[in-house]
Amino acid sequence: MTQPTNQQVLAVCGCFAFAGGVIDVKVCGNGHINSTYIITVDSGKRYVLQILNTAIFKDPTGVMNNIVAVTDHIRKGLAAHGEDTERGTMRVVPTKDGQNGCTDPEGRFWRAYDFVEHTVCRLTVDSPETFARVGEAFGDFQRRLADFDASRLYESIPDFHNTKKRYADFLAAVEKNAAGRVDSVKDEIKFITDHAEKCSLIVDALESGDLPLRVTHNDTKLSNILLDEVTDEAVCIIDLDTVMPGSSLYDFGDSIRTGAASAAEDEPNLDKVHFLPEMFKAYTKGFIKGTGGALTEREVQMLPDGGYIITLEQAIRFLGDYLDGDTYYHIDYPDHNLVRARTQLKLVAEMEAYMSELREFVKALR
Ligand code: GN1
Ligand code: MG
Repeated sequence: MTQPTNQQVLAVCGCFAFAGGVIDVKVCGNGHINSTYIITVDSGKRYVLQILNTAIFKDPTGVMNNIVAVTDHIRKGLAAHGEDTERGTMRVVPTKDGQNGCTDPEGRFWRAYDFVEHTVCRLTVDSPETFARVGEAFGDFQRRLADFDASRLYESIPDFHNTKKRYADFLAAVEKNAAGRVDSVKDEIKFITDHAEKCSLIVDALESGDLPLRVTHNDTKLSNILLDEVTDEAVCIIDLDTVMPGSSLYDFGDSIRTGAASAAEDEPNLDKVHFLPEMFKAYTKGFIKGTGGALTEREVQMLPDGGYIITLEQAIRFLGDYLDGDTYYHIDYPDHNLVRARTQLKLVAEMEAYMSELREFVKALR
């Protein structure tokens, strides 16, 4: 996808029902998939404007219908309990002709949200208290959607957290060796193939009914929650592109992967990368509280597996993309995906060492 010129961004702004004329456009460089801009209009109000990556999200209208349905549902719940409907969930800005987004002459799909003011998004958290609040917020997200009819949701990326399938795709990438990199990452590949049997744990439990299917966010990394810039309270969950039916363990796991880690997912110095059991424990307590007691005994019992498997899955995805020649994730330098894969593998290895302690911990919570 070619990046738009400033003029093209401004032209697209003209399609949206913004409350005033655009006075400033800033590039915001956090996501790995979509391209994001912060728009300021003359009243001072700000918006998030994004190009949705349609190579990955094939049906942008389906994605946007999911987001509108889910955020409307959450907003109604917030209103019913006198909570903050302005900042508590995202608001999609319609186009001037009432659509949820628009396609520019180059074929790029754009959508816009209100900017949630006075919030920050973090790549790492430093206190267990803050992380517990993040856990509570993601648990709460699931609780609020517990009465949402999952069959209304379009499956924006089929098999998104099907770890078994991710592993099969990874083996195919090794076999194909598209970028000629296989020989240089033999150790990493071996680590993953040695852990192959772990990949089916959640998928099989969902299939057999051992784990319930829920409406899940599916991308609950730390940076997908906005925290109040002063109080550090969790304010708003963002990036709902992958809201789909799934397992609570996916949501739990992705937060652990990113938040119970001592460094960002692309920290090149592995000596700085550690799994933090105290953060795991803090998050777990918050998450269980946030779900309002809705988790089954089996789900609680498998929470440590959730953190472990989603981290392993992420390693598989990053290394697979590295082997494919970096066709999926945005990268900033040639080995970026390899650096990311290595941090994830280090975390997996450390989680393994803590596994019995984590199991004891969740057992004692019931
Ligand atoms: C992608 O675009 P971003 O950064 O929100 C990816 C997630 C990964 C994450 C790794 C649709 O999310 O699944 O966990 O990168 N999203 C998609 O940082 O593949
Ligand atoms: Mg995302």
